[in-house]
Amino acid sequence: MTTRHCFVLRVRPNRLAEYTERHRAVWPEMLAALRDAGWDSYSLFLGADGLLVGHVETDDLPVAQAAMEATEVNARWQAEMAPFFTDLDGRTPDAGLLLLPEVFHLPTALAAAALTTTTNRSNGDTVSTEILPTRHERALGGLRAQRIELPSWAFGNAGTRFKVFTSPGTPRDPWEKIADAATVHRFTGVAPTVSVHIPWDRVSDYAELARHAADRGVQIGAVNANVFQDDAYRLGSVCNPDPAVRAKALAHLLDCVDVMDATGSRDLKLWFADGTNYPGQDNIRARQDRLSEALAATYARLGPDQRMLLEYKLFEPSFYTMDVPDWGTSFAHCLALGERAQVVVDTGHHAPGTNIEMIVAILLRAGKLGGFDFNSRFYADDDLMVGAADPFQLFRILHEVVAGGGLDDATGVAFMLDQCHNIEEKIPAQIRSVMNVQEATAKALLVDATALADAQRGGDVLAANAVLMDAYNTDVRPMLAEVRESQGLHPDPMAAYAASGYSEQIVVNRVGGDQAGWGA
Ligand code: LRH
Ligand code: MN
Repeated sequence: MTTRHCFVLRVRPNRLAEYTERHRAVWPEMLAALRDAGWDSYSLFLGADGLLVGHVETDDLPVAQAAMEATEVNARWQAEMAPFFTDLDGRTPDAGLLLLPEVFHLPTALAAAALTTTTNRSNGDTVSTEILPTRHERALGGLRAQRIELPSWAFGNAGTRFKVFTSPGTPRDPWEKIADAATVHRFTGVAPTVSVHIPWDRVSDYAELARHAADRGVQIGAVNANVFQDDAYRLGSVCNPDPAVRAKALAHLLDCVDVMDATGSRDLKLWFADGTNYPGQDNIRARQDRLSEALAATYARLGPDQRMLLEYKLFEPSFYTMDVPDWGTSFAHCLALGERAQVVVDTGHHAPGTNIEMIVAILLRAGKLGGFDFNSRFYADDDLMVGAADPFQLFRILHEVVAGGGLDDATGVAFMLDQCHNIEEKIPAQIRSVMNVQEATAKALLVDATALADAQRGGDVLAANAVLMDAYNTDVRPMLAEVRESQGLHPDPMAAYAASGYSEQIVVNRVGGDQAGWGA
């Protein structure tokens, strides 16, 4: 027999809006868990003073509560929600809530008074579903909140070992690279940060570089260390058998944290070219010991709000072993370091055929997905425009991101591009890349999570696959045009950029000097 229950909690006054916002898009798997645990017609009401009143109807509350406590998603959700509340004294919200006794229930009182319970009002009192945000509205919200970080090096000359092509108008220094990145943000509205690479973006005053960026409406994002281009690093950097070389490499990593302090960056991004080319060349285990020693020393230098993002790569430039070859090795080092060490998934760094979205789901589940280096490839680390080579794979990855709560700011996933535009014009290529991520995200946000969960629970393989394909086959370009117009932007950023004259302007202005590149 259904019973009604009411409880109270208190939300911190300075977090009311955020609390409300979070409840506009509760994780679909959390919604499904509540439904499956029998939390029927569950509502929350929030007062301006932070008083939160919960009302739920269920057959047996202790059973319904125990069913939720048994789910992994509930543990994650409660951990996310706990900071919103006062007076929990270390308990989780669902342990700290205060149940109130019911003192009045109309149908019960009507029955007791032998009065009819059926209404005779003309319009009836059914709750119309119109008030629930539609999937379209939720997707619009997710797309407006999306943030994609651009790589400064994508605006410079890049290439392959065979040829690095130059092109007129290419930036000559970090200042011009940031100006170009700001231009991409101006037309897309969702790329407000630029990751830098040291020494490619070395300047004498990093605070001034950050001000230069801010004046153009963007911020300096992740700081990438570079211990792969100095002659000293022939046999590796932090894993090198020579302690003097290791010390040199560590000094650079610590210098990069100084840069973060100056630019206000949260993330230190580490990718190591370290590895060996021949069996026996070095002791695989000893190199892991050297790596963890350098990572620990760097982690200890980080400020409380700073993170370390450890990127892995299967091969190149080392071909027998890479010291951080896969997600598992990065994950193991990050676990050993602490919660501010997270894994970066560069979509070009896996063996062909690797199910990258499964790695994403596993890392999100473990709370260790720090970010992405988005690009695409046909064979190796081609660093082509994200979504260009395999848009369906990008959709599958974003589907796992959305399903795992990875779009929520609180999850802290950094969506970064890491690309090289060897032959195509760089700024429009970055704009197109941002649009490709937006399109894949929009399709992922349109997945009917309830229908999918139902089909999966029912073992209906074809129906479950069809739910995903319906979303993937949805043309989301009109919806993205709607998002851009609602942000005061031109619906087609590529057309807007082409019409802006910026491309011609930089060719005229940037004459002389050395064009920026990887300096390899
Ligand atoms: C290595 C990598 C790494 C960067 C570099 C630009 O292949 O993906 O993220 O430092 O490219
Ligand atoms: Mn990368």
